[in-house]
Amino acid sequence: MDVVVAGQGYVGLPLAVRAAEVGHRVVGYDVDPHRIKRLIAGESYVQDVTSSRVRAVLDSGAYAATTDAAALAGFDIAVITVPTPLRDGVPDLTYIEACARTLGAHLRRGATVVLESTSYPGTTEELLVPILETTSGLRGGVDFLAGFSPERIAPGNKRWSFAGTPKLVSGIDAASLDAIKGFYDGIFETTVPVSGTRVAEMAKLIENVFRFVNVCLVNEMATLAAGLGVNIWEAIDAAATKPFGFTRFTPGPGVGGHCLPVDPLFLSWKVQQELGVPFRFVELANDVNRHMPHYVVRRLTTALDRRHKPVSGSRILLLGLTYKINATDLRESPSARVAELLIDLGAEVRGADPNIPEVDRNQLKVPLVDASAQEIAAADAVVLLMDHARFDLPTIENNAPYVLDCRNRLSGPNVETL
Ligand code: SAJ
Repeated sequence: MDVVVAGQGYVGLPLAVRAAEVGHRVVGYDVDPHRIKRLIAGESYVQDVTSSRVRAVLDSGAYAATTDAAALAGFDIAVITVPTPLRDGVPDLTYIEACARTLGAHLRRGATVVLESTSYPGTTEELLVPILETTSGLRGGVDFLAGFSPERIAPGNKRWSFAGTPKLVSGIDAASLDAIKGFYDGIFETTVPVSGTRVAEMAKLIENVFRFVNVCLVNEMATLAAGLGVNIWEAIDAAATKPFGFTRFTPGPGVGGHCLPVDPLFLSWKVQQELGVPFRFVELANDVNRHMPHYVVRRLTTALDRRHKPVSGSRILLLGLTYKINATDLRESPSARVAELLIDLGAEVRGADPNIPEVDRNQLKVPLVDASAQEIAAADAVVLLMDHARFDLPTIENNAPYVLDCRNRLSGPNVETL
């Protein structure tokens, strides 16, 4: 089929390349000319898609990358994989709206449009379909098909491959579900049909609310355990020996990324709008999450005080600035807030992270240095925020005068864990 994947980021590019590999004619559409230029040059910027795979589908003619909306004409199925960020705590659906208008202008009878971007229940049928109808003059369910199928991309996850991860599928009606299931059956090993788009939209949010609330729970427990003089890390490992009814999460400096700290707030916003009541678990988790960087700084301040070193004027080295271990993404990373708080206290803050792409280094609030023995030894304190595999842990243990280890990876007389 003629397939359009609108949005060629960490969700859209894997889908577009996979669809091309299984035999579809795929147009990878994005409004970012820099991205498209790199794709046309056969370069992947997505962690789990190799450049050789991009080059192979480009060379076979199965895949083309473009910013030109005219190239979308005549698609059989279009998949929307654009960002859904929050703007001051409010869902920003402008990317979906713009994409829907673009696709609507090229929508023809019999075609299908699928939304993959995470959003609150009702987005597909209350926002996407009406825009498609208005811009095309066609009617959803009559002239064109539509549905929702949440993305389940887990960057760097070695256990679950893209195609091996079960894929939820839904439609605005039975014909839409059939068409959408048929498309994804050719790409994923397992598809899971559900009765409607709102169920699929809610299922996705349940997945990430579950994870967000539970990580924030262990983070709050870490702050309490420290006060009680209990090693939270050992206690969690002990709890994890329970073979049923328990899922292991580990504390950290805060929950970052473009999924967990964002998706749940889509649901809490919708609940407040529609029902006029708070989604208390999400609001509490969000409050805990907002305070974790403050807690990290408080622990560091206390440790420096004990060493008669005021934070102000101290040289502090933050190790691991991206949002999770071995990730390259800085979005919503707690390191930014930790750095801000320390700078406000007058500290001289530096950061080390070998995973940050050159193109993203201008976003940093601190100078980037190597995690060398010299840098580590020259700091008054080191904070291990993300235990990237590329860090040499013995170098940190042997050279840091003091380390606040937020990941329980270090040991030694100069090490404290969160
Ligand atoms: N985190 C902890 N402790 C944990 C787990 C996570 O502090 O026990 C922190 C991470 O450091 C990071 C944040 O939470 O700052 C998010 O981590 P994540 O492992 O959830 O990674 P993400 O944001 O890439 O989440 C994605 C999600 N995938 C989708 O939304 C499709 C999530 O649902 C997946 O469970 C997760 O990948 C995964 O398992 O890899």
